[in-house]
Amino acid sequence: MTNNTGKTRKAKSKGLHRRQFLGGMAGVGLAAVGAAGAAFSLLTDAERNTAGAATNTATLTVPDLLEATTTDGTTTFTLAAQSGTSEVISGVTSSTAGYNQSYLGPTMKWTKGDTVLLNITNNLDDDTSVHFHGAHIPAEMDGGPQNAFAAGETWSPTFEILDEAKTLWYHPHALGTTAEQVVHGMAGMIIVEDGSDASAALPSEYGVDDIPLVLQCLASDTSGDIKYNLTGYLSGSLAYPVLCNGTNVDDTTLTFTATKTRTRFRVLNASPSDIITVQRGDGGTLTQIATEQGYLTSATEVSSIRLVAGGRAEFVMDLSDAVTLQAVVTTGWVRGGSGTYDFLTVTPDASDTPDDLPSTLNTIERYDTSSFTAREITLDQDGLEMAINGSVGTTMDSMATIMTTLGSSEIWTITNNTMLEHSFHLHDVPFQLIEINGEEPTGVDLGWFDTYEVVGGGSIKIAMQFTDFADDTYMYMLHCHLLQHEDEGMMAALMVMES
Ligand SMILES: [Cu+2]
Repeated sequence: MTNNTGKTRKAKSKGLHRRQFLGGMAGVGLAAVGAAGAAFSLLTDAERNTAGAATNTATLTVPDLLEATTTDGTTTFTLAAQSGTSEVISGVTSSTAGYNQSYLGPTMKWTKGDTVLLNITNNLDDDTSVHFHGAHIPAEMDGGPQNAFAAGETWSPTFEILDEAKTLWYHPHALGTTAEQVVHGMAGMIIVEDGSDASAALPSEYGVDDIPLVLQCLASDTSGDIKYNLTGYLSGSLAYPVLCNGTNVDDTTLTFTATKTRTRFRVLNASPSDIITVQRGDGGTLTQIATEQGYLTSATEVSSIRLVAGGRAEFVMDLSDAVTLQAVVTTGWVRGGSGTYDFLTVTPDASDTPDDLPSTLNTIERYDTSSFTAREITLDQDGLEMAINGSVGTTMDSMATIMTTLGSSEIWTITNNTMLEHSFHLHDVPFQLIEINGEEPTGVDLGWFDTYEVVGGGSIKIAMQFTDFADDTYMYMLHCHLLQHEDEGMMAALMVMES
């Protein structure tokens, strides 16, 4: 490992502060006490182990685009969940898993209006499911716990793509095994394309000027055993590898040569818990064009993009000089490292002059929530158990079930009754933020979301409309996307019934 730069040290001491704050606040419940204790021991390890200024370079790996076949108007994709090995820590072999490969999965492209069919075979030794995170599809096809399928079986969901252009992802979502399977590598990106003017004006050549960046901060022991639960996170001698598209960037800066002046990046935080903030190393701005559920009304200059676990965003950069992108990792809870990682240097080799970005990318009509049905959602903790509305959602029978009707419009107040960070994720429909800790949203928070941060002791108000899909058997999920919290019970069901 390399020496830390002054800059990185500064970032680390910020991490220390946050951990101390969280630890100090987390005096309720065994898990919280454990978290506080672990945070300090982890920090010591982090100081010893985490990378500082990168010394090596390697070419950015772009995930393969999954080939599809189209017959009779249906586009068919084939995926296999499988185990393998990969180097999560450089030079150390880890047991991993992925789709069609040993680690992570290929990128799928869906087009609005198309009908897709996915034939997904489970070649693991355990049940799995595949959830299409952020997609507006029938509950029966959503890939939640009720869609889990056994080793050796094939699951074949089919649905029409109703979503507009956006960046989604797919990952397992079976009860109790989500964290274990995702941290071992089961995650892939989904790009939804549409025929909008904005899509036509933005870079869209995959791997050329439209680049996926799957970021992960994991926890592993030095033998490469990737941790995913409390027992693992409390074990000693952990390292906190940070990866971009499956490559460890602890002491490596990836390189990408941009053959167009303007490049579009789609960033996914596929970490089990940590928050990752993306920024330019030179202090310049990023031109954000989309939140996780589609385009912003217009391109917005931002100094950084903060992604909670499960979150995505899109931005473009018009470059005449090389720029290094940094990932600032801040822990959401017990696991994960902290620090600043120079993960990607983009070097332009282009002479084209792109058109100005469209002045309008999207029309977002803000909900008038005055007649919306109000609902209270609480994120709770009792010792080692996590809960929503007081119910520990580790089984379909034990979890709280929220019943609503097709066509209803609702405003939810989500109150975090714990002192831990949570990442609230709602399946089925996108939501608008109405309040964040009592404040009205501004800037990019006026976009569409499916996953949003709820800080310890904080609250958010979100509004949504349940359109298109009703089912009296299959349910959508709402849960914390800190995957250990989900597995520990911070999950509830949402049943959308015919009105
Ligand atoms: Cu949580």
